[in-house]
Amino acid sequence: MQERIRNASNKVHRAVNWNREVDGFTFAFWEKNLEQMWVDTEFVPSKDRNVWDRLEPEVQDAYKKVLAGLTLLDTKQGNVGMPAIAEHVDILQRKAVLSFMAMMENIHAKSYSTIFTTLLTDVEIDEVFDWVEENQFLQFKAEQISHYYENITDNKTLYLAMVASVYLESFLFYSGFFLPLWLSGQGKMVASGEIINKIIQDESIHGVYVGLLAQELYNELTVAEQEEVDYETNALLEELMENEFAYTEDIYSILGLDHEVKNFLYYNANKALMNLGKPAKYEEKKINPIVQNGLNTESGTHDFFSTKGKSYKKAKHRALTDQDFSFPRLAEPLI
Ligand code: MN3
Ligand code: MN3
Repeated sequence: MQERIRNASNKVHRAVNWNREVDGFTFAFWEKNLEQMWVDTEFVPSKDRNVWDRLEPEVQDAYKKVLAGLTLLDTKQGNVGMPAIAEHVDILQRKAVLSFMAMMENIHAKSYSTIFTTLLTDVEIDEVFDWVEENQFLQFKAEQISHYYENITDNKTLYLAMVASVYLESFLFYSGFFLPLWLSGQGKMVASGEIINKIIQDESIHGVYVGLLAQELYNELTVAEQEEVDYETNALLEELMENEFAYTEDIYSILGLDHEVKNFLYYNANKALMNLGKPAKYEEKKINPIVQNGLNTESGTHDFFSTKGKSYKKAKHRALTDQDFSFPRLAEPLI
């Protein structure tokens, strides 16, 4: 009997101990995640029904496409990205935070369906999900990011998976967020915009958190490894930016908004780099004022814990305030 219940592998199974602080920021992120927690069914996008019916067909078409594209990215992040990173991170508290984030990604993914259900017919919904599978630019970005999530074998590849995750959270989502921000900033699709607002707040803390883990890991790499990952980090961003430009033209040219979306992409790509502790790469141009107004840039997430380089260490020396967690939010309608 004794023999049968003996632990054959001699592996020590550890229990998560929340009574010991592991790094000075993970517990704060756990609390912030719980404080922000929401579910899609708390919102009533059916309030947008009348506005939706009066939108031009081109705007409707773009709107459903960007939401479907966002659904793909959240699906990937919830089922592949966050679980893969959580699996390869050692500290148990960190795994818990990442698992919670994975759960929220699935709520995000579902929330777009909640919006679709109130605005579209079943046939239209099926069509837009088919479109996701056929759109080469969406498929390209999902493929590029997944490649890093599915090939984690050491610290170097784990770092690159974290880079991919931060690119997705802090950069790739924003070609999709632009249109809902632009509309709700004009008092249109405001109820759906509230859901997008909640998602943007979540993505902000996700990008900052994984960015902090990445920075820590980066410092553990050898100088040669750092050079390799820096090269790949830059090459991946350039490849993704080129693809985002093509995606943006595909969706937004017909609305005459493609140039403004591209400016928004530069801004967010720089923000992703800052989350990784890297200098800005792109010269930022003026963002559409309606969209700009929808984002609270003054206390943007990149200043959270003062993320330049050693970042989180600062947080150890003072108590957190609400100000630390001030994230982009939708502005009140302009009209
Ligand atoms: Mn998400
Ligand atoms: Mn996220």
